[in-house]
Amino acid sequence: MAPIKGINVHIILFQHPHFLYPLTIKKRFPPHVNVKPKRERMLPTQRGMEKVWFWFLILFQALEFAISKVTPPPLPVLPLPTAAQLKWQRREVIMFHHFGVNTFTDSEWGTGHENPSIFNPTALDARQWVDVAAYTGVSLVILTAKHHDGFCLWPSLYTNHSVERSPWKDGKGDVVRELVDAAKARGIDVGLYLSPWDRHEKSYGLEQQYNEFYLGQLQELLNKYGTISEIWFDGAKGSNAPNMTYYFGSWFSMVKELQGAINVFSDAGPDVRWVGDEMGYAGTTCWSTINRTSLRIGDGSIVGYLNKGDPRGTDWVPPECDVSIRKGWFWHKSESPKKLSQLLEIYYNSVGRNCVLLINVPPNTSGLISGTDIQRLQEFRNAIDTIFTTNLAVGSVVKASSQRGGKKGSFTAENVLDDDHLWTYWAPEEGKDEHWIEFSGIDKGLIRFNVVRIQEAIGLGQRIARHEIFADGSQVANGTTVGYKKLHRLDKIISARRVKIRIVKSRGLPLLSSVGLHLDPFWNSKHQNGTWT
Ligand code: FUL
Repeated sequence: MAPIKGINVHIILFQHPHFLYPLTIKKRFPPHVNVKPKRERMLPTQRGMEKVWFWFLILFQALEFAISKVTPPPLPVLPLPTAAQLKWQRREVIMFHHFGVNTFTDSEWGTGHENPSIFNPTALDARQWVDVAAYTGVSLVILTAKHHDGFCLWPSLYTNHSVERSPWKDGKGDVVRELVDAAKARGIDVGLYLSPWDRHEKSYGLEQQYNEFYLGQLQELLNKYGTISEIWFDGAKGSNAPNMTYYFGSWFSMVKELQGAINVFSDAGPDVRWVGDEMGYAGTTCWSTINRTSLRIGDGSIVGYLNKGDPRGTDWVPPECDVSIRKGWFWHKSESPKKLSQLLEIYYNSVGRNCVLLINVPPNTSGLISGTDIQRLQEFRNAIDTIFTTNLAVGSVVKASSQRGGKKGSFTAENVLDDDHLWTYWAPEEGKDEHWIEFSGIDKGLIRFNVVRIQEAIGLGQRIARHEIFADGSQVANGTTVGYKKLHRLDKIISARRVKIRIVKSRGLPLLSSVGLHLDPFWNSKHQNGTWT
């Protein structure tokens, strides 16, 4: 404050939202003015009170300062996931079970004319299925309650074409019930596949009758079996099948009415979208966002759009990558499981590209999952644990281009090394031109790795559109989207003192929830077309 002519006034104010209290007033008056400051005329008791006020306010200010220094989180970038979508995303790998009359006829698409008497698993035990899921680290299993052949694995009131007409358990069995009970006992969630295309049902092709029939079956499944976490509406349909309009609007509304926390899967969501292929591969660019108005269920021309998503998408509909452990979806004696290297390739191209992997493991004619498949799944789980349990970046010194709220804020660069991969994150300061985060080895030691894992705080929207990775100043990888999880598998093992991730382009501030440097001993790029992802 500039001094006022002839008078120098210093006022120290202790502020509180409700009052201002002048603590000390020092005034230098011109010599001819004979004024005694009022405070010198105070009574001793008044002075005592003033001291109490003084210390009270000091304490109050200190407390207020301590509380008010917390910087709030940045604004979200819309659209955002729902709680059910976030839960689904964090599952990472889920399991499909294709089982039905095709298992016994050695086919993939049944005709609808199968005799229910062929459905006779000799040793069906759904507890074995969920044990396999649990050992594979899977928390959600999805069963084909009805495939295109129309045969129902539960005793549906609306058709005779079901387990009720089969010799299995003298027609008193219910595969959906057995799976639901076994899964519940193991703490595993259940999803159901109910094929819209039904080759058995006579009303198929008659719009109102079939939609009523289908809605009846939906209500049976979603009312009778407790919580169902995902429902699969398959868009597939034979080219000679009768023309028919499905009342998706009514179906989806009914599903949401009966199961509040369910995720609805179809080519077009509304909660989870098909990835556009059956290899388990998402696009190298993969947005969880898309425009639902551009999607039509069963339309082959949108597979490219489904595979990539859309940075300008107004809807959060992340993709699910469905693929079978074997060539076919149903069990066939002649088929064997994919190699471990293929399963890992699928994992990197699905989970590692911001998707959930839905791996199909078909029970065989005895009603059990085959030993060869179980062994391969164990190898798969062990490999994932071996690669990802150790984060080689932990313990390194982490620096960032800037930090929201400064060093003492809750958005520090170190957040990317904790165990929370969603709600603790590094956020840069607003208005900065560059954004990067850098890890230096402990005591400047070398970090040896061939996998880089990057995760965004997707609870606040998907943002990153382009990024680069450097090891000791040389670029070793680059990519576009990150999303919930991006995995870069490098051509060779890198030994570096410093690893830097630069966010080159992003919708709003980039927010990183986790970064990992890992060593994949199963990866040999020479046997594959090892390229930057
Ligand atoms: C496809 C179906 O035609 C296959 O039989 C399988 O169920 C797969 C998951 O979806 O569209």
